[in-house]
Amino acid sequence: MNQLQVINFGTAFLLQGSDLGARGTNPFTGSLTPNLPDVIGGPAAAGVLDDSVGFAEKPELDTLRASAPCIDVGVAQIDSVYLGYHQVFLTNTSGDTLYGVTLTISRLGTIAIGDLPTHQSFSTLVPVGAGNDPSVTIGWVGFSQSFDTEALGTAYIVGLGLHTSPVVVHDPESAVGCAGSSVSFQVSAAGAAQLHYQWRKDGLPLTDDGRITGAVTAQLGIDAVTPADVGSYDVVASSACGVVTSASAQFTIASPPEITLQPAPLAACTGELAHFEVGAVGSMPLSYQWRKDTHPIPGATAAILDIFPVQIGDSGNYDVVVSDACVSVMSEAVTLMVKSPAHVVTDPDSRSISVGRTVTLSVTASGTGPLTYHWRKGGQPLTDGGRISGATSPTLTISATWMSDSGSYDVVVTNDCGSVTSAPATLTVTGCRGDLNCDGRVTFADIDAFVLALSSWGGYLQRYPNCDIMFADINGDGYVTFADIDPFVAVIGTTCP
Ligand SMILES: [Ca+2]
Ligand SMILES: [Ca+2]
Repeated sequence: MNQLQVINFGTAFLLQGSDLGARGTNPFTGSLTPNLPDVIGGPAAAGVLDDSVGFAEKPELDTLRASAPCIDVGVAQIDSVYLGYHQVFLTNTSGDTLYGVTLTISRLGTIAIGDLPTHQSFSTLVPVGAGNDPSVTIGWVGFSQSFDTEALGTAYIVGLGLHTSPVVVHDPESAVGCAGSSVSFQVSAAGAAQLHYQWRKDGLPLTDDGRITGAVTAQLGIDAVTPADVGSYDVVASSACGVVTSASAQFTIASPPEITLQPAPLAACTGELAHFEVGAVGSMPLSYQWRKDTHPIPGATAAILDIFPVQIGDSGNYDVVVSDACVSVMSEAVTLMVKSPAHVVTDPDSRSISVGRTVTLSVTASGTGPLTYHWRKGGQPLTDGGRISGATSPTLTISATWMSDSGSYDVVVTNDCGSVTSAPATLTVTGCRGDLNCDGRVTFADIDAFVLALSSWGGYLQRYPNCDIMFADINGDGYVTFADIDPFVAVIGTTCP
């Protein structure tokens, strides 16, 4: 079906070819501008469509409107460069080449245009002359038609008749659906005439049935989708002016979320950061909800869960629910064990005892076990052996104390979260006069030591390095002399305080 559009710039006539397939609708200016000839000094400014400028349209335009819904026409003020001319403009809007096209204009004679391929244009200018405006005859092989170019007043007016088939404004969008759910596709199309729609799946027309609705509307709906619905969907929009097919939209069934990285169990000390992480993939956007002991944690809706600073009460079993729009899957549940650091509850007490006695120093401590202890004297770690036991226990025992056991004792308590040192305790070992062998009592066993102290200062110190030779100064005059013998005898059989 040949379609030919003739536009007379200057007198606003517009005619069709063998059928009224010439298309006319907005936008006029955008379609017009590329067609303006440059033979008169360059492209004209785009015409402004305005029926209110006071010019009458030719009756043929109304006739065209009435008979051909695909044609729209109007008038526009012509750019001043066209003053003094009519312009005759032909566009082959058909899909076929027009052969042997001729254009006969009363003032110019016949122009042999030749073959006019589809969508190609030809234009020429006709000077405005005195008397009648030129008449135009258009023809091609098998067709001939004459047109009158009667002027419309004294101004020069552009008549337009431009259009194409319906156009798709918004293509349907690809979708991912849940098995068993519904999906819909929408198209937005525009055209000069009533539009009709036909949705297709994989190129085959769809018809409404129990699940499919809107197969011949702008919106297609499919209920209870199954894998059989997976495919390529498009829609054909048609009108009296033409046909257009939308781009294809793909429909796929969502694959359920898959957890690729399970959260790992954690142990942390109070105040530290507890960090959980889950990895998941899916064909739809995923959402997350962490839970503690099966209770959702408010706000914990990311792929990671950070708890800081972690507290004892945060201990528990954690998991995360990973969901898409269709289903949810649950991660493994893992434990968070929060440990409390070692803490000294009761410091060891300072003690003062008589030499030779057994003394114990004790500490009580809390914290997540296992707790380890290490007693120190003067900052130096003690080890079990000889008179010392419990050096790595809550209770340190020193038996048969020496004077030299006096000093500052503390204990370092350690667990997985670190170490803490108790307050120091002072051990004071006191002896008494007459107890020259420092066993805490004054007995006959002290006689030899007393004699040694009297007779040999150096010998005593060598024999009793952990005792005190001044215990032989019984009478308290600051010297160890024979004058101390009688007082020594007098205290034999006593016990140090
Ligand atoms: Ca003694
Ligand atoms: Ca003395």
